[in-house]
Amino acid sequence: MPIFKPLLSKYKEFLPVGKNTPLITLGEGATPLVQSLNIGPSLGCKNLYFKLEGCNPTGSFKDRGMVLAVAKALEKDKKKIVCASTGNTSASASAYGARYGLEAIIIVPSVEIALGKIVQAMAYGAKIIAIEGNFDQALSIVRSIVEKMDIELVNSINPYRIEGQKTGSFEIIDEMGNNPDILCIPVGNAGNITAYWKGFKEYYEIGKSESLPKLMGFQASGSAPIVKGTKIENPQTLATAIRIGNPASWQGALKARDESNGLIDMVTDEEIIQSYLKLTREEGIFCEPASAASLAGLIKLVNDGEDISNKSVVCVLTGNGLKDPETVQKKSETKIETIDPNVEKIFELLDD
Ligand code: AN7
Repeated sequence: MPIFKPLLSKYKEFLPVGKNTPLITLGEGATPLVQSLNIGPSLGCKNLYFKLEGCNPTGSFKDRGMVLAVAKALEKDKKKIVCASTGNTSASASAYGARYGLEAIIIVPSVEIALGKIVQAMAYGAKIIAIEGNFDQALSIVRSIVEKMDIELVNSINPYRIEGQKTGSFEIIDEMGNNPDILCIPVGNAGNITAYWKGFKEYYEIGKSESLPKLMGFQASGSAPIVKGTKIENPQTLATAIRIGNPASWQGALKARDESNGLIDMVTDEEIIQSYLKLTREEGIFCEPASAASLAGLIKLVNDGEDISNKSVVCVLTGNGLKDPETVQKKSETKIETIDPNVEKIFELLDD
């Protein structure tokens, strides 16, 4: 008996999985929902939880959707997959591609891609093409490639990606026994907020939850097309995962916001970094900067007067902090002292 039930088997009845769909797995899903020990109480909220999506096999939530997109590519007998990426989608596509014998072609911005993500794609042996441009330009190139080549597109404009990612909502409800009141989530290309909303609605319709959560999506202020209501030609943020100026699932995000009576707002890079450091220092949780936009957004809501004292809140922490070692080196206040291997000197240092 396997201990781990693969995501595609576990949620088969809710997914477009047929008798010819291979139930592949790399161990995705079943990520921890960890209760906040310190930040929640400091915000006056007893029921704040973090969904640690960085515990997925390639270190981000992308694996939930990638497993299904790749299963469907295999079902269709495709030999190649392609994606544009700010890093995590490409790491995930490269891993599943390597495991299941598909050539993975990834198109990424040549700068501002976190080191851990690009080395993942290198390790898994993907074909990596870096463009002197941003994610939006990479995605438009990928759309042209798939028109001319027999290759499966595995960005979230592939509906199977959204289908797979909606399992995040299922897991939260399965574990909590009901829906949370509020879900906070970072927004980049807007696939994930679209997927979460779909998942919550599907579970609600079959009576798995009493109601529906409010979805609170957060963009980085230098990359906030949805908040500003206009495409951003040259998006900027140190949360490079969400440096996206023209989200493919823009409409899905608006629908999630409006149907859930939620909101999509923006947080500054400074707010993102403060939350990112807070999660490590106060909770022992190391997520990547983009992920901390969910907590930064929640803190902003509370500062603006939202009363969450009797609410259950989940912040989705979408990716692992190890993805982006350079940001920690720049932003952590911890300094490393190098000394002679001498015990007396060590005692002197510890006395400070
Ligand atoms: C850690 O990998 O777009 O709103 O190409 O890596 O569904 O795009 C990554 C996005 C949040 C935003 N957190 O999710 C890519 C890519 C992390 C991410 C998002 C991303 P979407």
